[in-house]
Amino acid sequence: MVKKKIVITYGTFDMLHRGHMRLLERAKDFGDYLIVGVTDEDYDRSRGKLNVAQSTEQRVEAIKAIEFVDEVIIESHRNQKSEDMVKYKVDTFAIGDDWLGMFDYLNKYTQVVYLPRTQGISSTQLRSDIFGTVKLGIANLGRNTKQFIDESKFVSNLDINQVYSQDSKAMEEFTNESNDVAHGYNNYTEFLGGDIDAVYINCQPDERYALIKKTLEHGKHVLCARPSDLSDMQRQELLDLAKNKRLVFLSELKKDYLSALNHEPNGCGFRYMMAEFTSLIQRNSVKS
Ligand code: C2G
Repeated sequence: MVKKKIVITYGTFDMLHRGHMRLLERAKDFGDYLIVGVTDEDYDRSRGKLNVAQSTEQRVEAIKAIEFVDEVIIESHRNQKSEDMVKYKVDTFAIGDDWLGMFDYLNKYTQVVYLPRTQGISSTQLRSDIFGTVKLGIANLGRNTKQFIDESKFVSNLDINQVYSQDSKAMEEFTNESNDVAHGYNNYTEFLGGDIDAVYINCQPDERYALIKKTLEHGKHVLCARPSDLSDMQRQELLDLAKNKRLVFLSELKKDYLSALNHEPNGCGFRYMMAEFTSLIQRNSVKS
């Protein structure tokens, strides 16, 4: 009996498109039995893919529906590829040439081929066409503003193009040095009149209520990550304003995600809390 030639490939396959299909067709041509490893959400996040639009289940279903795909597996961890080569007795590992050289280490298990990527189509482009791009302005420069902008590049459909600061000198320096931010304003009304859909508000607690209110009144969405010191009345007023104007007002995210803050033991308030920024980019200055 002649052994079937097994081919394997991996990918996220978000919003399955012509580029993915061409890759899969050419991969199948290397053998008789095509196994496709679909990366799961957690693994994708861990490798910096933060913007996948479809769930693992939806992506798996789309691949399963392809007639010439013989088996679909889930890729959930970093060393899985070498394990799979042995487990499935793989003859050929095929992948797009955007990964050129990256999987040469698998040559000791199987034949590794890099196939030319299809030009002019990508999941990133499709997501951007469907969901549009959010233009975000930053109100007030802070210690982490540059880091915030650098890391936002991992988020597709987001374009940070202008900043506001009362401090004209700091703002001028920042825009001159930045390759990303084209416009700096020291007048908040002018800033809001610029080409932005939403504002990330990063200001002192005593300015927060007024800035959020003004931003919503100008029809811009508001993101405000820091725990806010708004009174219940102010918070309700701003939420109602956002609701009436059909805007997003997102605040106190940290409080929601730091579950400890929502579970204070009886009578025992917080005295001290230390929080760390998670970083997507390795920084020289940060020691691990
Ligand atoms: N692809 C292509 N042409 C495109 C877009 C994608 O040939 N225009 C190929 C990629 O090169 C890859 C496959 O389609 O081989 C799946 O692409 P993605 O969904 O973007 O997955 P990717 O992040 O490349 O994951 O560890 C490696 C991965 O699992 C591959």
